[in-house]
Amino acid sequence: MAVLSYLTAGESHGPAVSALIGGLPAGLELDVEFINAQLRRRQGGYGRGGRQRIESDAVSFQAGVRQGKTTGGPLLLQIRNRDCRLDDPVRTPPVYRPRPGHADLAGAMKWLTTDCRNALERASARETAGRTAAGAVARCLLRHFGIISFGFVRSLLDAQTDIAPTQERLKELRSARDASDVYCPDPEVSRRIIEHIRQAKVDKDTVGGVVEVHVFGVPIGLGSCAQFDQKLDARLAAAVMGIQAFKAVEIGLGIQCAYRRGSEVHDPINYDPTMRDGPALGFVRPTNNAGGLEGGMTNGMPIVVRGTMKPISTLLRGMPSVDLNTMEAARSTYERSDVCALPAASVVMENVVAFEVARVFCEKFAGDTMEEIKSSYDSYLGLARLLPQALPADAAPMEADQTEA
Ligand code: EPS
Repeated sequence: MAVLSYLTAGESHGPAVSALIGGLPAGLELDVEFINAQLRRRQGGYGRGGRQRIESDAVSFQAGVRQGKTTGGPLLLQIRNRDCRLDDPVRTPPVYRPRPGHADLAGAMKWLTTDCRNALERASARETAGRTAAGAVARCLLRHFGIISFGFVRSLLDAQTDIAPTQERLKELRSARDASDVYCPDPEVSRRIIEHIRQAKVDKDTVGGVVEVHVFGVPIGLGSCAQFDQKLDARLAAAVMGIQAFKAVEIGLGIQCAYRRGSEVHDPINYDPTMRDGPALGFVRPTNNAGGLEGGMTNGMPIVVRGTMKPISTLLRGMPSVDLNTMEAARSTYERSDVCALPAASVVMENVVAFEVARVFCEKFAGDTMEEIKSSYDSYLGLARLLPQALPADAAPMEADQTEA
């Protein structure tokens, strides 16, 4: 059984951004409208530059889909770039003055050139269109099991919302977020965030911030403590740090854990038999400082992940740099860019996190078809609900003549 995974390909100003997804079960219905809605949201948000007025992102499937459903083969999706000009040396010239913070300098040296163009074209956050679409495909699977990913902007400079998302408030929070030009469900904080972005633009500067994702409805026991690379928190951290311009990831209480004692960090375990039919099997926690993950496994509480995005590294006023042709001091190159892409990053993270949850979901409930995955999911929860009584596996061994021995 192939592990659910994906790769992306494509340059920012090449013909398209693509994602190749392997390990999807057959029979998954793909909601193209939903996937395109994610792509549209990713294009938006106050602070974006001119590029998004050119693009009109929409997904097309090149392989692995028949009559709207996955075939079980690798799925290749594509998002066309309207601003396609990679081979035009006039409109897309070499870049010799690397921008501090971008991939320009390290990428040029890595590939033994003084032209930063190849590195920057691939390092560009345009690639997140592919990751967003791949995550949205994964969400088409997760929603069959009531698993919902919700991302929003938590803070920018000193403007920070203290809202605490819950599944009960999800509808209300989603509409508030979608009514905000900066994808923050708190209108007053949104207003202040917009003011900070506007001022950064006036100052020819850029800003980053913090985005947060909550995943609701996750069954207990996904991921594994058996090996470091099977821990879901480790995978989430890698996936989120892989988003362009992200410099930190936190799960639940995150770095605040360092400033509290154990009794103020760990979430007490309660049991509510009326909740036994839910994906958390009746285990309820009055707090969720663990962010839904203990020992690298889901504990039935919502997953909470926060990501810190640095300010965009293309500044209109430039930064001190070096001309790689002369090795003399020079201001860094300015290329059309965004002042702030934090709202877009919240959409990217909402989908990137969902993909990692789908990956561990498909590891635990592996199957070649959606039917097998559904039956494995039901069977696991059914067996877990038998506890603390004996499970079928505890029953008497088979008769000797039915075994190999
Ligand atoms: C980016 C630079 C800008 C952004 C781009 C990321 O592109 P351009 O140089 O074409 O204006 O708009 O992000 C996207 C194109 C996108 O779709 O998110 C960069 O240098 O990282």
